[in-house]
Amino acid sequence: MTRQYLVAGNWKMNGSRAANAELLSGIAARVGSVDRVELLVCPPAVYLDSVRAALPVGVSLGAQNLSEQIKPGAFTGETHGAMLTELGCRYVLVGHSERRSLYGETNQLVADKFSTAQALGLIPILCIGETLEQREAGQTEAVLREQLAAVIARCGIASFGAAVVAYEPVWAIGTGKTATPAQAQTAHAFIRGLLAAQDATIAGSTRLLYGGSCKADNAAELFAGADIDGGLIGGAALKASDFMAIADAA
Ligand code: 3PY
Repeated sequence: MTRQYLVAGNWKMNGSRAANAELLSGIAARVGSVDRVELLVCPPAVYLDSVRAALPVGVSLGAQNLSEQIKPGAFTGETHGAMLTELGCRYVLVGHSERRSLYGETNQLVADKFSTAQALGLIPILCIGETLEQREAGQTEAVLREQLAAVIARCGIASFGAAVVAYEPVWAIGTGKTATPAQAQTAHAFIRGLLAAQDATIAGSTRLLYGGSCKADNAAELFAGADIDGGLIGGAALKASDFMAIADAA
């Protein structure tokens, strides 16, 4: 099964009109040379519209979060999924570890967001991963199983036919530490195995991304893993030359 690489930039709460324009023009200058890889940028919600207007051809747009509410209404501060599709989003991140740890998102809420995203025409990128404490306690597999199981229970295995999973070890996020290629491949193979236990065809087609201090100088060795289909890139996605070098490595 051939899976197209996906290199996604998670801009987090960074950017400004000027910085976004510079970043997008840097991506535009190089995008023509990246043909095997799907590129995606996920700016802060307030910039989605202006980023879409300047989006280089061939680059997809995604959001970093959405409300779990299926209907719009009195939910102050929330963003409805249909608003994201109206703004041109194709993807949305769900369950990023910063949402889980800083904003209290539970496995159940993440599963609800995943479900709502698909119901409203978005492709969810489900982020899962263990903390350092959990890894050191030998709980990595149990954590991944639990985080994935919540979504499978809520949405069914078939839902992964229109979803992406990002393995993001929490200890590698914003710390400068990166999983070794072997650690990353082991975790990805485990995740694919969990999907395959339910449906081998779906498991073979679901793209699994590595996230967590993925940079220009370690992307090629990470992406060489047989079950790694690209990356969810944090800080390195804020500099066009780094982001495009990562895309070149895929
Ligand atoms: C990181 O690499 O820091 C990320 O959190 C990507 O989402």
